[in-house]
Amino acid sequence: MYKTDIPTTFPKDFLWGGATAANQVEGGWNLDGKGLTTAEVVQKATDRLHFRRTPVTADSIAVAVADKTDTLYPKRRGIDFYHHYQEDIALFAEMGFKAFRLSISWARIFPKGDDAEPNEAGLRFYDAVFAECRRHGIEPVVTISHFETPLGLTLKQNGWASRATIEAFLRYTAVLFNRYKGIVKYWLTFNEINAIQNGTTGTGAVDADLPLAEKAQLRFQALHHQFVASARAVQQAHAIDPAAKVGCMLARMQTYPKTADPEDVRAAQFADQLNLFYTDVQARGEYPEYMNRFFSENRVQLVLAPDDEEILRQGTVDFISFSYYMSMVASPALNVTQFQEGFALGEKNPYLPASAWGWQIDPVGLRISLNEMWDRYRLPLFVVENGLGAEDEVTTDGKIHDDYRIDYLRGHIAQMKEAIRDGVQLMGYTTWGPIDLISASTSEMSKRYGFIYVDQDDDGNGTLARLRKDSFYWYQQVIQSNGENL
Ligand code: BGP
Repeated sequence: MYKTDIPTTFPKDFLWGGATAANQVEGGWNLDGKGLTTAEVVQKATDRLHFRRTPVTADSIAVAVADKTDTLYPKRRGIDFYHHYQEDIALFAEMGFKAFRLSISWARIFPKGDDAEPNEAGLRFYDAVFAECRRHGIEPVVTISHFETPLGLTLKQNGWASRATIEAFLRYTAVLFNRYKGIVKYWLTFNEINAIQNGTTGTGAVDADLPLAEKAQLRFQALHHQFVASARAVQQAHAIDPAAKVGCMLARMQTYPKTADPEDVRAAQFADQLNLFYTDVQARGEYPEYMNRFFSENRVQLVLAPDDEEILRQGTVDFISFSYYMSMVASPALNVTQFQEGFALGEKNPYLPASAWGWQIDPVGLRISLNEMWDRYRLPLFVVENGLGAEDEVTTDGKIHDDYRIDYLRGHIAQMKEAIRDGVQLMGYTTWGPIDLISASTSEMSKRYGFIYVDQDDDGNGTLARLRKDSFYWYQQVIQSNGENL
């Protein structure tokens, strides 16, 4: 029916906040029984402008496991949230956060991934973190798997390449849903599930030495296992806690044609399909037809168990979350590269500025994506990552004047408001890295996103002191005015 009561701004219960991941903030990599994860055997990227990381191989893992320090592996130290969580959550509360998105480290709960019993000390850490959130009236939004697989599962069965990892995951999720029933309402199964394109980060499988065709086969099979695991986790969560809401999570890449040439427009449409395919499966409950053609042309042959299709149909998500940092310009090369070698930045868009890391800044693209995804899925949307990675300078007065970050965020929030006026149902907005943390792609500390500065350099030197940046006070009044004062 035609509606006249179009919302003009953010809903009253809008979830304003910030988002982090265990392996980028916690540190304490070997404390209280925690096992190693795939994130903690990755060295710093050699090329800082590149998404690509130093490849993980059987040899590099053996060297990393033997190394008991955190010098070469920054995700082992994070920003020591493990010991600073009270102070950090208090700072989030001071900004007025309604929500804090964080992830649980599977290897804190099951150190090898599939141990006989969960590790009580690991659970106690998250008990304390959630209690702290609740004390401040902050809603936790929890990612179950954010770019880290227990290394035990990688060594034993090559992570998600093995179907057996589904069962290990469901034992882990059962522990979480039971323990945090009534405490955590919003869950995300896999962070940026399309990161399987990047290999080990997404799949927990070592595949760097495989020929391209075999890599594609392994990654899509691993992805299929994640789809099944995610769908079963949705059902499991609902059975254990009917109030729980479970979402999927995609790295959204809004893609534009290079020109109005229909071939370019088709290239952009195809790039968009390759990006949205993951959400098609998780929100609609089946593989879209266009992927059949893609799979057959790329000689990918998925192995499905008899019940898999039914499981996907039954386990569709309650809401859709995604990260949004930039947009892309399509080129046939981009589609190929993304599927063979992981994320690539693609062609330069002459209308857009870019960050120091080459990410093209495009607030209007967020409005376009929100509209497109709302039209396509008709499920509530949640922007769970957005932000500007930049090198900040502490001035002599001890301040950080990050007006560039404020400009970036202001632009994107304004476009979210437009999308809401377009009729899009948007649940919330958690900016990436509200406190500076270790970069996912480069493992650098100096690529900062925070409202809160952390005194630590790329080599781990620093006092770890937390300082409020100018953007801290700005975001505080954005939340206070429910998005009216930008
Ligand atoms: C997303 C990840 C995050 C994150 C962010 C920024 O891909 O979900 O974990 O870090 O991007 O990326 P980066 O740290 O590489 O700048």
